[in-house]
Amino acid sequence: MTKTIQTTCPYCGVGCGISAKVDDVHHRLKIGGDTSHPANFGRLCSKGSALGETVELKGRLLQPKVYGRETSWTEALDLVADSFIRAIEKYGADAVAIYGSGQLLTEDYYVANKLMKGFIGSGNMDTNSRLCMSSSVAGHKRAFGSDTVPGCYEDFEQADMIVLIGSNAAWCHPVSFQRIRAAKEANPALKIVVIDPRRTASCDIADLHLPLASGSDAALFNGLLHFLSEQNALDSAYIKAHTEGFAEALDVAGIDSEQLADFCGLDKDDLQRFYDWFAGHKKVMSLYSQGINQSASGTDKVNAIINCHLATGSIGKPGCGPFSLTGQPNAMGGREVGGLSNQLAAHMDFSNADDIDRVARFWNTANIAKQPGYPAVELFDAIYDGKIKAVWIMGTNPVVSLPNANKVKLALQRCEFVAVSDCINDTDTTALAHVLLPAQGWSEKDGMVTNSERRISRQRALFKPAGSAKPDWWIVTQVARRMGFEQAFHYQSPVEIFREHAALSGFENNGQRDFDISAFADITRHDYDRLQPIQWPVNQAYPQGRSRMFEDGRFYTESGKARFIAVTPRPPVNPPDQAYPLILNTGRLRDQWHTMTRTAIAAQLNQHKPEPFVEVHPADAHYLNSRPQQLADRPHLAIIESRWGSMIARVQITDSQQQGSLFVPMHWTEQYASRGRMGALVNAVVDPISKQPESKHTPVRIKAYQPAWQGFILSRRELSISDPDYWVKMKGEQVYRYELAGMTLPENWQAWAQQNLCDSAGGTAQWQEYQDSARGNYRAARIVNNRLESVVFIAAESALPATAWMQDDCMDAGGRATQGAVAEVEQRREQLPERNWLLSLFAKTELEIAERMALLTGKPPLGVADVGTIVCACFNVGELTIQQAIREKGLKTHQEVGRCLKAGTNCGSCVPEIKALL
Ligand SMILES: Nc1nc2c(c(=O)[nH]1)N[C@H]1C(S)=C(S)[C@@H](COP(=O)(O)OP(=O)(O)OC[C@H]3O[C@@H](n4cnc5c(=O)[nH]c(N)nc54)[C@H](O)[C@@H]3O)O[C@H]1N2
Ligand SMILES: Nc1nc2c(c(=O)[nH]1)N[C@H]1C(S)=C(S)[C@@H](COP(=O)(O)OP(=O)(O)OC[C@H]3O[C@@H](n4cnc5c(=O)[nH]c(N)nc54)[C@H](O)[C@@H]3O)O[C@H]1N2
Ligand code: SF4
Ligand SMILES: [Mo]
Repeated sequence: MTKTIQTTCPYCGVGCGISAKVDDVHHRLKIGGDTSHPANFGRLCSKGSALGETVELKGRLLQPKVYGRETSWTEALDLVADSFIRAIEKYGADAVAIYGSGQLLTEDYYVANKLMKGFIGSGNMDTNSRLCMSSSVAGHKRAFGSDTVPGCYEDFEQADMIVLIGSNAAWCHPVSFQRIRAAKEANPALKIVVIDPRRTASCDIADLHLPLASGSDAALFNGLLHFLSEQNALDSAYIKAHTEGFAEALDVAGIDSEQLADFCGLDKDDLQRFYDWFAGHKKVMSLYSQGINQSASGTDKVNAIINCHLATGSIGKPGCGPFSLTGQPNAMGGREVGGLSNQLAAHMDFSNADDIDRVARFWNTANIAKQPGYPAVELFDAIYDGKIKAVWIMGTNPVVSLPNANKVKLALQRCEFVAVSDCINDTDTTALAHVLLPAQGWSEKDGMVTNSERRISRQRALFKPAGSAKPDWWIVTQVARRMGFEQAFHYQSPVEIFREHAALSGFENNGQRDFDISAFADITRHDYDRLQPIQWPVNQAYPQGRSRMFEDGRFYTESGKARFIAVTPRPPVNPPDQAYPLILNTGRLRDQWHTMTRTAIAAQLNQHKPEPFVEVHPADAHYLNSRPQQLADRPHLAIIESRWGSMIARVQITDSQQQGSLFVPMHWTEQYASRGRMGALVNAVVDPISKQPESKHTPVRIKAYQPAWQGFILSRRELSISDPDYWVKMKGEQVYRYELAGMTLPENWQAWAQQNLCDSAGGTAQWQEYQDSARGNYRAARIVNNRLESVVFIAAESALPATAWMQDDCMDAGGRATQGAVAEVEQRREQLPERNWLLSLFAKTELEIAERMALLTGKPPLGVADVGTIVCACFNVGELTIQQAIREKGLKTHQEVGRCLKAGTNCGSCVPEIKALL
């Protein structure tokens, strides 16, 4: 029995609609794009398409836990409520905190915020949106008097120029990116500019890429404002009628153009071309994301961009405007309910006494918080310092995602009481909880989310709840009732919460606040369940929603005029220095979502990038005692260190990176890698206005990691491998892959392999083995009933002990290994085979003779093709297959590759990689 349910994707802020065919009996889903949803019209990216693979129950948190022991909801909820009450009685309301997430549904978020700010009476409810959108929020509020995204996705087709600033939309907002690509294909005159220190996959459709110096965006847009004025490209009538503060902003924007190009690290002609294009096109959109927000001058960067749109009047009209691409599926919903610690509710905040009074009357509470609480970084500092005694974390993984994450870990270890609500059992944060509260996951929950273009969509439950898991709103209200707030938290279902939220948005609003969905204040359950996607505001004036804001040139400031902000560019807080000469940039990969708790369950999504890596410019290869070619031929491991922490990652040499800076993905955690948690390195400096951390700029150094051996294990069973110094775990199709390295050689590889690979019922297994004890190399395969169970490949790095590197004759005066020493080690190293062919053998129920014979070479028998690293995750097409087809069939375009192999024809995210192969 299957039924089809319309819902939304739980990943990025594009907010795609999904049509899910649900097979309850086998707990299976068939995922398709919802063709009627205006965010995607049926398209999905690789992550959305793979959702069906993520709903398995293995690894889920299914029962409440107290101090590691499974227990009843009653005991767990009592303990949370009691711990909060005790902390408040003893130390006051500000001794407790909630740290939430843009991945909670609007109803969940609303009650958590109401509990903390309305009834506990502290401002200490903050959210991971602090790490994500808070600079945009602050920038919007300064310019517009409200946190409003002016435009909508339809503008993509109407624009004649689109600028992507600090956004790798090709990987992070793939469906929007594909829409922009299609717009450009339909209208080749559409200009695309990418402003990003790295050459990213988004540059694939760009007419111009400006690889600016990290953090120099505000200067670049100040320069643009100045240029627009010089060229008489301003819309003076608009400036006069609808804005204020222009003269002051222009006054500080001027800087000599030579100097400017130099400061931004850009070619002067490229910069000039961008300025000319901006001045020469009427309908310009500026799409920006974390390269702008995650900066100690993020708010200023946002305003420097908005200034240029106000100056040209390119806002509130079709095809133009500044457009903040939101990250999380409900980052917008979180801002609506007031989830940031400086916000109160429904776009009201603590800066206004009338707002506080209004919300208090609406909530009917005498105990409302009067002041903002701690923003995320300070909040965890306060936990570390013992000022906060009890914290409740919901739907976020701060031990990975906050800067200076080792301090965050220590803070939680020290904290008297830590509760965590999550749907996954083992995360770096759940590991530190005293109480674990099992939340229903995406496929079980019901409620609302709002996407980047202010569009509210319904997320619908597909399955019955797993185990004892409960919706987040239920968990929060149960604790609230136990704390004595029964009256205010009496809800029986999410629709009741949504109605209240809608009513509050319209309460004494009178057109004063942009966020008004009062048309839903009395929504029936029937209509709530059937709600079709709609853009707020939804009120008397706009009963069908509103796609574009500020069309009338009226803003939500006191004067009704938009504000120019005079921006004085500031460099990133911590510059590189002699000890830490490189800049660490961090960000996202195409197929993983944040801390991988859900995407790493889907084998498909792990193939694109199976291991934590660091991108290094060829000219920086010398830090690794290597020549670029050596590293390209054979990727080494490197240790990256900052003043705050360190990590190990596989080196990838690429000139898409600038000299002097490194890039690492943000995704790996202690669940999937021994030393891949990048948050430990990141400096915890924040923007003074938005309090958003500067996650894209930390001074670091890098050096070669010199293990005694490296190797890998592929195994049908999940293993726990005894103590290698470096390990990375990855789930594949019917196989777990472990990349390994160690500082000491075990006495006996054979014994080591037996110990790690055998299960208790290992009696009938056959072994193939190869050992070169003189060199310390070892290979083995374990076969049961002619089916491959596991393989292990170990290569000793050299016959020299690792410490040989420390000996004088191997080092030059600068402490680096001499070329001679490098060459010697290189020569002694044994090459490990590529993993693809071996991985493919796990899909087989029986091995063929030729395969058994070839096993320990790790290479396919003669005449069998290796597919190479998977490029197209949707259709499982490998790099070598594509290369071969290009060669043999003479394919010239990615469309031809698509017709031949299907690669790149579903979500399109791999098109840049296919083009690179062409
Ligand atoms: N696949 C995938 N998609 C996602 C997510 C995910 O985890 N995985 N997460 C979602 C979330 S929550 C978010 S917030 C978005 C983030 O989406 P994006 O912001 O597009 O993603 P990032 O990779 O964090 O950073 C974007 C770019 O900023 C650049 N950058 C670094 N420093 C600077 C600078 O000083 N100036 C400029 N102009 N650029 C700079 C980086 O090189 C990087 O390419 O993605 C969403 N979508
Ligand atoms: N250095 C660096 N740091 C960064 C960034 C960066 O670019 N660089 N990006 C920042 C940004 S923009 C963001 S948004 C953050 C993201 O960082 P996090 O929010 O820490 O990452 P997630 O993995 O999304 O964590 C979500 C958690 O919620 C759980 N979960 C999923 N659904 C539910 C649910 O319905 N209920 C509950 N209770 N739990 C659920 C998941 O299992 C997971 O443990 O990282 C930030 N940190
Ligand atoms: S673009 Fe991909 S991750 Fe984002 S909402 Fe759509 S399907 Fe989900
Ligand atoms: Mo984000």
